[in-house]
Amino acid sequence: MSERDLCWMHKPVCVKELATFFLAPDDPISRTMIAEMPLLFSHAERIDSENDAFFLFRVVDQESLGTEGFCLSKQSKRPGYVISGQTTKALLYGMYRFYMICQSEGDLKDDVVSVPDQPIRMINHWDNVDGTIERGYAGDSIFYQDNAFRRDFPLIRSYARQLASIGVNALSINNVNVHEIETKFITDFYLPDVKMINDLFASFGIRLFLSVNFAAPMLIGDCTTADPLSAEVQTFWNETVANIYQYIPDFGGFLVKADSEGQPGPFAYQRGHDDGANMLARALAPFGGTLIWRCFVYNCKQDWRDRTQDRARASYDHFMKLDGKFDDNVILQIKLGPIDFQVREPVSPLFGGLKKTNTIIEFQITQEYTGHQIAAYYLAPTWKEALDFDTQYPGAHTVVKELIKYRAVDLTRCGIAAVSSVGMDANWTGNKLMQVNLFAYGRLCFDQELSADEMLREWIALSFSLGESNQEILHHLLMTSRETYVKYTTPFGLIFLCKPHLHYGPQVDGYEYDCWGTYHHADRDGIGFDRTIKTGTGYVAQYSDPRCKEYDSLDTCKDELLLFFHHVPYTHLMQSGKTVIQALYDSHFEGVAQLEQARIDIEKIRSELDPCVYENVRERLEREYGNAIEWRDQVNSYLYRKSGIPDEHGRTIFA
Ligand code: GCV
Repeated sequence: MSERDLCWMHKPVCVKELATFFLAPDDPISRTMIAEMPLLFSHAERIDSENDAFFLFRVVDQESLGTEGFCLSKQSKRPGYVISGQTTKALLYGMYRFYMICQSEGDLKDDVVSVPDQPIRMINHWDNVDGTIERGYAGDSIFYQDNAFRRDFPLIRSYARQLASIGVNALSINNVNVHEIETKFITDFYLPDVKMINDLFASFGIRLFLSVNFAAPMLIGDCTTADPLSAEVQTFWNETVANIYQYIPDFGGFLVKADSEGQPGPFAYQRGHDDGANMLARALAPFGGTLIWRCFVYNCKQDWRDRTQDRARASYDHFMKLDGKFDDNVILQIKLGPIDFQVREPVSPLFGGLKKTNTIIEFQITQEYTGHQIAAYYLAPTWKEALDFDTQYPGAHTVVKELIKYRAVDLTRCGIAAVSSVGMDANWTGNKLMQVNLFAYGRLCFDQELSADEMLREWIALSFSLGESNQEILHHLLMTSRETYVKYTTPFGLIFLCKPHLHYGPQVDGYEYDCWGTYHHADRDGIGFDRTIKTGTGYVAQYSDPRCKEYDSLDTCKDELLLFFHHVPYTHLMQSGKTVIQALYDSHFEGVAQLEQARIDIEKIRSELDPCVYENVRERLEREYGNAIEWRDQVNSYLYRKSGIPDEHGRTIFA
C-alpha cells in the first residue's frame, strides 16, 4: 500500500459473490463506476445476468431523489443489494456510500435514502501555476509545476475519486488572486489543459470552475478598460466565454475576487458589484454557466488610529444594499464570519440579511489561522456551529443551513464552498490526521444533520485499524482539538494575535498598529474591540434585532465572543464567574496542558498505527506543543505587563 492510498478508501470490502450492473458504458460516470468496483469490492467483477447479481444498480424514476440522491437497500429475494437513483451520478454516490457503510459498520443494516442538502458542494483551490499554493501547507500544487500544468492524471484522478466519494460536485482549480499567467487560462493556449482536467473531474460528477481576473479584458484582450458597462468589455467576455464552451461544453463557470486585497474590480470605474457580477453572468448564462462572486471586500489600507472604522462591517455594508439586484445565475460567496476564518467569529450577518440573492457559505479547510497543518484541529465543530446558527430574522427559514438549502423557489443556486488543504505531500494534507477535515467537509455538505462526532467516528473507522479503546483515544484527541487550539491562541473572540502575513505563531501586537483592521485594543485597563451601538462601531446593528441585543449587552453576550464585541476591563466578571484576565491566563495554561495529554495519548495508540503515520503525527504534535508554549508565554506575559495583575494561582508568567 502506498502512502498516497492512505485515505478513507484504502481497503476493499470483501463481497462473497459477483457483482453486476447495467450501466451505459458510453457514459463517463458509468465508466468510472466500472473502474471503481474492483478497487472498492474485492471480488466484484462485471457479469451480465441480473439473476446472479450481488449488486444491482438501478436508474429509477423517483422525483424525490432529485438528480443526486440515492437509495441503498437489500435485495428482497436473494443475497445482495440494490443501489438506485435517477442519474448515474446518484448511483456513483450510492456506490461510495455503500462501500463506506460496509467498511465502517460491517454491513448495510437498514435501507438508506440520501439526498444532498444543497445543490453546490464545492472546493476552491488557491493553487498558482508556479506550483505554490496560497495558504497551502501540504506541499506544492497537484495541478501545476514550474508555470505549467503538471498533467499527473493518475494523481488527479485519485483526488477526484476522494472528492466524489464524499459528494463534492464542484471545483475551482486556481487561486482567487489571479496572477499574470493564470489570467490566460481562459485563452486557447491553456484551454486544452483545462479541458483535460475538466473531463477527468466530470467523469466523477464534478463541475469545473476557473477563477478569473476582472481586468482580463485589458490584460489579455485589446480593451482599454475593464468597465463592466463598456460594450468592448462585454464583447470581450461574451467571446471569451463562448470560446471556453467550445472546448468544454459542461464548464461550470467563474469564481471572482474583485476589489479585494489588490484584485481589480468594478469600483475602479465607479460601478457596483452588481454591475460587475451581472456582466460576467450574462456572458455565462446562454451556456448554463454560473458566476460566483465573493463578498470578501474590505479596505485593507485602514488607519489604525481611527477607532470608528471596522473591517467587520465591510461585507454587509457593500452587499446588503444590492440584495435582489443580481441575475439568477449569480451566487454571492460569503465567508463564515465577517473577518477572515479566525478560530472563532460570529456568523456573517449577510446570512439572513440577504433575502433575494443566491448564497454560498465559504469555509476554509486549509489551516491558515488554525495551525498550518501542523496543529491537529478538527474543523467540523466550527462548521456545524455556523450551519446551526439561527439568525433570528423574521421569516420561515432563519437558520443558516436552511438559508443555503431551501431558498425561495427561484433561488436554487446555493451551497457551501471551502478552500482546499490538499497538496503534493504523500498523505495529501500534510498532517495525516487532518484528512479528517476534507472528509467531514464533504460528508457535511451532503448531509447537514450529521454530527461532528459521527463524522469523526466514521473517518477513524475507515482510515485506521484501531481497537475500540484506541479509537476512543484518537476520537477524544481530535474532538477536543479545536478548543485546545482556541485556548492557547485566541480565546473569547480575540483575533489576529498571530505573526503578520504568516498567520502562524504569536505576535500579540503584530496587527495592532497596522492597516488590516484587526485590532484587540489592549491597554493598561482592558482589552477587546468595542462593536456595540452606543460606544463602539455599531457593527452589532447589522444583525437581526434579537441577535443585535444579545451581542450588544454584556449580560447576554457569550464569553466565547465577548472580546470580539466588547472592550472590557481586565477585572470584568465573565459569565463563567472568572475575571477576564484570569480566564485568559487559565485558558492559555489549559491549552498547553491539553497538548501534554495529547502527547501521552499518541504514545498509547502507537502500536496500532502504521509507523509512517505515527511518525507524521508525532512530529506534528511536537511542533504544535512547542508553538503552544510560545503562545502561552507570549500572550500571558503581554497581558501581565499591560495589566499588572498577577495570576491567582502563581504559575510562571514571564514578567
Ligand atoms: C486568497 C485572506 C488570506 C489571503 C486570501 C484571502 C481571500 O486574507 O490571507 O491569502 O487570498 O483571505 O480569501 O481572498
